Amino acid sequence: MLSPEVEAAVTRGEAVVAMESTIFSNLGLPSPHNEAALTRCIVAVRAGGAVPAVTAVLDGVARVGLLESEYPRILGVARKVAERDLAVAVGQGWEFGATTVSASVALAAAAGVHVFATGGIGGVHRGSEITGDISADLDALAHQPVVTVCAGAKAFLDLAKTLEYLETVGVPVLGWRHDWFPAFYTRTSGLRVAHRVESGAEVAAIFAARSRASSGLLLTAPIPEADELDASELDGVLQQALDDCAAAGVTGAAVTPFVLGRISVATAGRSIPANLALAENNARVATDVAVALSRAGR
Ligand code: PSU
Ligand code: MN
Repeated sequence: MLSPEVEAAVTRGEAVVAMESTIFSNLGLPSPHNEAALTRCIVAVRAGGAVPAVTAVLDGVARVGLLESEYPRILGVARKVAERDLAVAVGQGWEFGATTVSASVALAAAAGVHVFATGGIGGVHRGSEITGDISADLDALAHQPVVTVCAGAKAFLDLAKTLEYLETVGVPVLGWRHDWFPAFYTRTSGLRVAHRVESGAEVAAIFAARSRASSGLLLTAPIPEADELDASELDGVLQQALDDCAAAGVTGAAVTPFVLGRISVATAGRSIPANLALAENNARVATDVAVALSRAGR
């Protein structure tokens, strides 16, 4: 179900930016930072001339675009909803299902929204050759006609394998005014992106030229320089957080909240302002792209 504002904007071909709800729930960021993140992203989208469309399942209804009065509901305790869980969350009438990237791009595409902003996408986990843990986000990017804007993948993943997987499933990876695949809290992973772009208009032109109408693009925007964390310090922090996670026997969907909590402690809380800054920056870049797509469609 589309909010009246999003429905009107889609009908008129105006710029709309979809956003997921997992990062704003208790699964993504601790309170009160989650509310600050939501506010900053929404303000950034509106300031750039687009309509924000947060996705979520509320009272068993899959939603694209929430009313102002509903925002507090996505800041609370959530059940994580990937694309495959959408049917379950709706069928069982979940009170609040927080949508991940895969669920959000599916809902956005169904609603006619073609630009989506997040923090970091899911990807191929370290040790995936043993666990088989590869996020459904990657296939969703390949199968939904949406430009996803992110600051890379979750920092503690296997980024080289994540890029290989995206190549295999046919998702173009574009660097926003940057030659490197960003590493979430830092601007550069040491891995190159396939292509660099300089403007929203360029992204819109590439989107229009896709060979498969049902496929998406990944646009990576590095965290702003002023907000980036120290890469050399972070490597140790990430490995320690993953080791703690394994020792605690935490698996599956619980891994991300656990590891993010450890990273926050180990960086003395500095990971959180970095996370907010990159989410806001992605919302800004996505808005540029959405405005360009809207202009190109006229
Ligand atoms: N990146 C983060 N924090 C998160 C996520 C990504 O820094 O909470 C969420 C996003 O919603 C993403 C999801 O789509 O994790 C992927 O989860 P999984 O690895 O279980 O597919
Ligand atoms: Mn997983």
